[in-house]
Amino acid sequence: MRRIVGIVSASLIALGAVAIGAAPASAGPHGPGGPGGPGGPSHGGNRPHSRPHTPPPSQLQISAIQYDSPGRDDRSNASLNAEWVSIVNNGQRPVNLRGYTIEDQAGRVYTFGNTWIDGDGGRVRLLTGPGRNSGNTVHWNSRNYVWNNNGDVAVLSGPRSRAIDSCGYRQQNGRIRVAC
Ligand SMILES: [Ca+2]
Repeated sequence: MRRIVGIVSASLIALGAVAIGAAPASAGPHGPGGPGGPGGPSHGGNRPHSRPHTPPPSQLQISAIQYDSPGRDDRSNASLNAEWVSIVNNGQRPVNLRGYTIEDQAGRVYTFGNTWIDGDGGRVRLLTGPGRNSGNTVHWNSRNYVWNNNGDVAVLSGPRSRAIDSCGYRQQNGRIRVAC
């Protein structure tokens, strides 16, 4: 009897060892790879989780700068207003530019008021000189030129000072405007 009991208990211990040994092995795949199902569990599981952390690219961009007013720089209203920067909205929805800013390399800042820019390629043009805003045209109301003829950088920022886009240029003979 003792021997039999000994054999039985020995085999129980052996079974236990197998069960203990098997437990972590079978639990393992249910950890990271479990929900992924058959085939490429870890990659399939990670991809959807990483999407919300990627910020969507802005649909607003600086599209062009006419930095050198045609003719002499005489600081007339007409000459000042022949200097401008244009913004395009490549998104589908209209955007209110209130609080958005345009800044040059010297730190001059224009802050947009209640100005809507249409979606699907809608544009707003910011003229340097004085005047009344109308339609897609707004005025910086500056009495001096903003965009240097020999090179400058325009930066478009959102309402929380987050830079969205920039456009830099250098002087080039015979050119008065740059596409960004
Ligand atoms: Ca200029």
